[in-house]
Amino acid sequence: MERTYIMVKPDGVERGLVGEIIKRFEQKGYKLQALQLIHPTKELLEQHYSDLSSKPFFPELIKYMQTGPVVAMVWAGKSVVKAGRTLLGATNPLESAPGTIRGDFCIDVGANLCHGSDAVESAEKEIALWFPKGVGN
Ligand code: YYY
Ligand code: MG
Repeated sequence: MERTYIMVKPDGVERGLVGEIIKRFEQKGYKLQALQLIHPTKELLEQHYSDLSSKPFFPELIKYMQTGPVVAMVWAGKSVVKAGRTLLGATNPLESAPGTIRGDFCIDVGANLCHGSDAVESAEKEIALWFPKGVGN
């Protein structure tokens, strides 16, 4: 079964939106396979966002991601990678459609509430990175 890595970022946890984000994946029909509250290290975040290390916003992104705990999750189901991105909305919340998580709850690209893997291969890499002991059954 296809899996994706979804993470509620520090602003989402701080604003009490964990339940709302989980609800949207549940009501769509996806299955929660793993969930953990994590205080990520700089090293973990730099690995997670390694593809973006040359971007001008990278230092700010790493700093923001350390402003509080994140909720790391694995969700499973048919086409969950692509559909998960649809549920999240566009990267820039001002371009995210209403009805999406980012479209409904935020306005700043630097505080866009949630992360979702962009491909099946990156999903598996991210799940291994955030759940190094595995996700069990
Ligand atoms: O996958 P997604 O989170 O939608 O966007 P990415 O292009 O992977 O960028 C990761 C993360 O970086 C994004 O969620 C916010 C931040 N970011 C930013 O602060 N400024 C940008 N111009 C682009 C991305
Ligand atoms: Mg991305």
